[in-house]
Amino acid sequence: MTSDFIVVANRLPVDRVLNGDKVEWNPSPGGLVTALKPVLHEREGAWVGWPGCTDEVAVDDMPSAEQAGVRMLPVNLDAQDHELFYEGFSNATLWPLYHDLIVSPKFDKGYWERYQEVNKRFADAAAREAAEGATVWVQDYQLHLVPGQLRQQRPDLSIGFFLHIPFPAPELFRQLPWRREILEGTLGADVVGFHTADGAINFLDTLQALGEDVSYAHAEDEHTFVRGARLPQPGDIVGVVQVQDSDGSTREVKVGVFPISIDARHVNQTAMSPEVMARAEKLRTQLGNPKLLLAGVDRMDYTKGITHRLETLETLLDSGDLKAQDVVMVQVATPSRERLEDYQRVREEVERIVSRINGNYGSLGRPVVHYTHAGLPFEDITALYSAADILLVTALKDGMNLVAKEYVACHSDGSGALVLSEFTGAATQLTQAYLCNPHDPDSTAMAVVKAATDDPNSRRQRMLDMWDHVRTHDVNRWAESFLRQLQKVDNA
Ligand code: ADQ
Repeated sequence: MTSDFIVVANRLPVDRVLNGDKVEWNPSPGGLVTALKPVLHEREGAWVGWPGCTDEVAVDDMPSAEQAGVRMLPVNLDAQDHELFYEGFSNATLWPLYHDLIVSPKFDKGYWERYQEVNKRFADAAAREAAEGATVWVQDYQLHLVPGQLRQQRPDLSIGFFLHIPFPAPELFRQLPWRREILEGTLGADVVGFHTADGAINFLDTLQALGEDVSYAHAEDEHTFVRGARLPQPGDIVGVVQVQDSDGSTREVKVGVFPISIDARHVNQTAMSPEVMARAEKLRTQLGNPKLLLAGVDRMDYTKGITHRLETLETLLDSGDLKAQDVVMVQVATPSRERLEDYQRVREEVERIVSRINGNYGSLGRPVVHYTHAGLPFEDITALYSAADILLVTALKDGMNLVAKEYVACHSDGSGALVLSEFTGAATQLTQAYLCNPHDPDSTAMAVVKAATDDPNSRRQRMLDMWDHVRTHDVNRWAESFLRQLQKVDNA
């Protein structure tokens, strides 16, 4: 069996759960799989990815296409692959490098060697599965080499690559000892997509700095997008790179802006369901019906600025701008990459600040910050979004930040307020948020105070404008705009 459309991503869209001795697979319906379901369905699509465990999993062990809604092809990783490829090169080298060195990236040859090997495994799986002339869409920083490895074996394919995290400035990226290989691997694609114009231009500028043949789409004013003369629209091509393949033929690679989004209608409908509305009301009651309910929802990651946000709350309590009896904050942080030291450190720091705030400002039975280090069911997350007066997104750097968009989709009635870091991709689209610079405690504090005290009509209008944007720029539009560009290559 072969497929006309293949998604290659680090993870398959399922979670493995043990029910006694029995292995079960639960679908984990993220935005990506929701958006791609129609295309996967229509084109007999398949999904190549890691099943999330270090035991060997065979194709027949996976749920069937009928059960899961997509045909799933597992790529197995053993414990060492997980340590060197996933925790190592992906999350201890590329992740910190691409997030502007918030922590230092580790440059380790052992990591790099395993990254190449594992990428090849993904590429081989896709090459085996792809029908003649199929479209293959490779996702994210764990798989930079797959487009190149795939093209070598299968020049007949249309290949797309999308980066879900920021692409750093050229002088940062150029620190990477294996920068050429990463770029060459990526340029195996026909279309390379980023969330923001900054990411796309950083990528093009890096290639130009390393001597590649780059032409910018707006040659007369190549930084039109960056200067904010207009917002990038989904599907905008920012530049084109001429590459020469190993057989001597030349090829154009299009580099564009494709800001990802959420399944806005689904999130909105979930929030508006009577069960979730009741849950939101109950949550506020359980929290003591505070005058002001603040919330933060993140993976526990040093890029998300959780400590910065808690320190802002503390400053506002210290200054008396917020009164402890009026305010409650809920911080939900999903465990993430827990074996890495930098992740352990940020967790300890978050927990230290939470207890300091509660020690100084809480009373027995009435903490100011309610914190949990856990992933919650989506209904609980939406109930929290709905209940919260202000959501704080204070990421130091974030490719997009879907949490911000999910919050907006839960406030289609114009209630609530969003404090949003200007260093998120979301800030290029949700320009009506109360924007802040999380590196500047005064800026974040001012944004929170402004969100809390703003004229209610103006606050409402901001939220309605943002909902209008999220509603009309959902994840389907994102996927369609990317695939349309790939299609154009097909037809060229
Ligand atoms: P992430 O860094 O994981 O994604 P984000 O875009 O905010 O960040 O998505 C997080 C998702 O996890 C959201 O759907 C949210 O609802 C969910 N989530 C967060 N905390 C949770 C909790 N405690 N319990 C349950 N669910 C929780 C990466 C990039 C982003 C980019 C996305 C998509 O880092 O910049 O927006 O990919 O491209």
